[in-house]
Amino acid sequence: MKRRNFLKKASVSGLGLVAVSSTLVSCDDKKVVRPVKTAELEVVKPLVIATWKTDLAVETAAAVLEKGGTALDAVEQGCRIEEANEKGQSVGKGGLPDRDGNVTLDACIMDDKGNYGAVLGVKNIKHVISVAKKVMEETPHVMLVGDGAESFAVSKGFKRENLLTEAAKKAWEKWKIKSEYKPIINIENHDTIGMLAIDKKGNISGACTTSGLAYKLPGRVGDSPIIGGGLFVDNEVGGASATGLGEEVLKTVGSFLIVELMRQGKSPQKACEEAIGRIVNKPGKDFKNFQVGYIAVNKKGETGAYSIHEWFSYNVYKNKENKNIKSDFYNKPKA
Ligand code: SD4
Repeated sequence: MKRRNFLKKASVSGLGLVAVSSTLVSCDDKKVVRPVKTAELEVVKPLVIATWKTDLAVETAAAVLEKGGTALDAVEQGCRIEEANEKGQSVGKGGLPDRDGNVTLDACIMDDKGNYGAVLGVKNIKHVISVAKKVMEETPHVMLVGDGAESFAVSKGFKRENLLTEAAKKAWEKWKIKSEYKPIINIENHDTIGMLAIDKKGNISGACTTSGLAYKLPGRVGDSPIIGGGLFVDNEVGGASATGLGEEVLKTVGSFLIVELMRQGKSPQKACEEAIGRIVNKPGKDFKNFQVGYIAVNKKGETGAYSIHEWFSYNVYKNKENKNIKSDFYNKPKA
């Protein structure tokens, strides 16, 4: 096909082109970073992928992208939908509290230039993803925690509000009767949202927001707001995000691992599978009672997902369609 015809076809079908360069290491072991080839990749864009059944959040992000907005704005706007959704019990308002009854939120965001911003253990502010974006864009820091993060948010015009809904309070009061602390394997198909997007220019950004584990110890922070844990984006390679038991994700630096595996040539699917493997294959690891799920996208717009147990799903928007897809998983009955 002639280049001009291909270009025409590509723009009609929603494919785009991007130049990629590779690096070379010379024989005398001096690293010479220089482009050795320039290939044209077919890129599926715009594209959004997010953890769990997050139709409206993904639709919202996709609308930003279809209007020509950036991947960064898309993931922020998408995540805000779940933060405002009081029915979701692990994100934003309506999130389940720690064991003292306080709802504390964690969030982070990464843009296509490798910038990162995060807030950890924030009370009384619903849209922590937007606070994380402000940390990234308007401070010399990358992380703010607790009261400092809350005061920063208020100074930027965010309103304080009570995040503990009646439903979450009732659930906590019921939990207090036995006060048994156990991570829960989510089968309700809704939880922490991690979202990755590719905009029309082919740039990738990601975001992750959560209320963390229900009934956690006060002060506990999981993977979601930690760079390389709950989220990692490298605009030359792709992005990854996590949901589930954050302690296990952090111990294997899961999202960073997935992006690095993709850099080495693994598909997003194979990279997610290997990252789950790093958790479940630890000697003596009893993974029966906890869940971890990963999503990933590469620079071409290929996607992947994998979890330890069944019931993890994710939404993908591409070629103007938004679908919820059941993830493949590790813990299948042996035949
Ligand atoms: C955490 N990873 O705080 C989060 C919780 C979560 O699905 O994703 N739940 O560990």
